[in-house]
Amino acid sequence: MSNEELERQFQEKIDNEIKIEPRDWMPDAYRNLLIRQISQHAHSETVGMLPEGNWITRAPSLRRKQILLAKVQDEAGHGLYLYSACETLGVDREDTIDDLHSGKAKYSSIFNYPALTWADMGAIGWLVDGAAIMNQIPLSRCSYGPYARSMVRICKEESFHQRQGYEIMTHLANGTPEQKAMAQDALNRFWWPAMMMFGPSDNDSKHSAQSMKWKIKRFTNDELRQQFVDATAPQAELIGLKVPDADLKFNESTGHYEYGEMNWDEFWQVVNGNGPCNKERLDARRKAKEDGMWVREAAAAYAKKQEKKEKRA
Ligand code: FAQ
Repeated sequence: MSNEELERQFQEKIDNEIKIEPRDWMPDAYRNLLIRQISQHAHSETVGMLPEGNWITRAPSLRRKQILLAKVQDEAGHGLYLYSACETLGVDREDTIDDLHSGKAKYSSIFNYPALTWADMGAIGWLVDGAAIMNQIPLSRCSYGPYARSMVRICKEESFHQRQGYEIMTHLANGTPEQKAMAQDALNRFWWPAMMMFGPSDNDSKHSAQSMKWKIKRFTNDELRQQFVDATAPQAELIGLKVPDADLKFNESTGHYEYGEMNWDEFWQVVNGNGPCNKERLDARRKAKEDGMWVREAAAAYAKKQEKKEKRA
């Protein structure tokens, strides 16, 4: 069968909402686009453990500590599902991780901002997980089966994360004036970086058109960003916090919020390695790999020994 015919059949399957599975024929560009996105998504989950992991020992109560610990562990699990989904496309997990450590692969810009106060744990859960869900629910209908299926459980867990974050913010916003000010400060610092998680504006999004045609993406970056603002702005209002955007206003005729100009220069600086914590985050991931090397070597040596034993038996 000619390549054109294979491509025609492939697109027909996608148009008919039939999932593409690992052993199915797929164009190289489809495979590469998925490897890029899924591996970057996996890196985001694991790098994303760092800002919150930093607060586990400083959580203000045992209950908060348990919740935060469980949340950070969930993110590690998400990374594992995603690295596994990525491997079904024929790449080696170690190679994709090496690409992260060498600075070749990207991860979400949001995790290059510091978590300075306890309120940041609330803002991250509410806004960062909130933005992640907005983006990931449509991904659970992505045309590639393993990626779509991995999203189902991830979205359930992210939904719990979002609620625990909003609960922290609600408590602080209803607390002492100092606590309310701390919540407002966290919202001030995390609002725009959370908005940037959806990626560049549609005009500058180089992958969107192809990704939408292949039904990897179901909505554009700007469409999802708008959904996020529409869902989140009333939540801020409900707990008496103010979104740091002087241009934010509800437009009665469109039924949507209008919002101010994004700082795209800041976005590209952070994406290209020059954010406040880029170096710190990558150093921490590299160190984690080195520190855990002896465990992996010991596990591999043990597995080899067991294999020999079984062969002898
Ligand atoms: N940060 O053409 P587009 C989470 C890059 S998970 C860094 O629009 P695309 C859970 C993009 O890679 C958060 N780079 O790209 C959690 C591309 O560069 P490349 C992660 C960004 O792929 C919560 C270039 O710009 N979620 O938070 C960003 O069509 C709490 C051009 O952009 C996912 O990864 C950015 N924000 O759309 C964990 C979801 N935006 O690769 C712990 C899956 C864009 O050509 C704690 N990914 N770039 O060199 C996606 O949905 C898409 O990849 C987008 C970007 C929407 C992120």
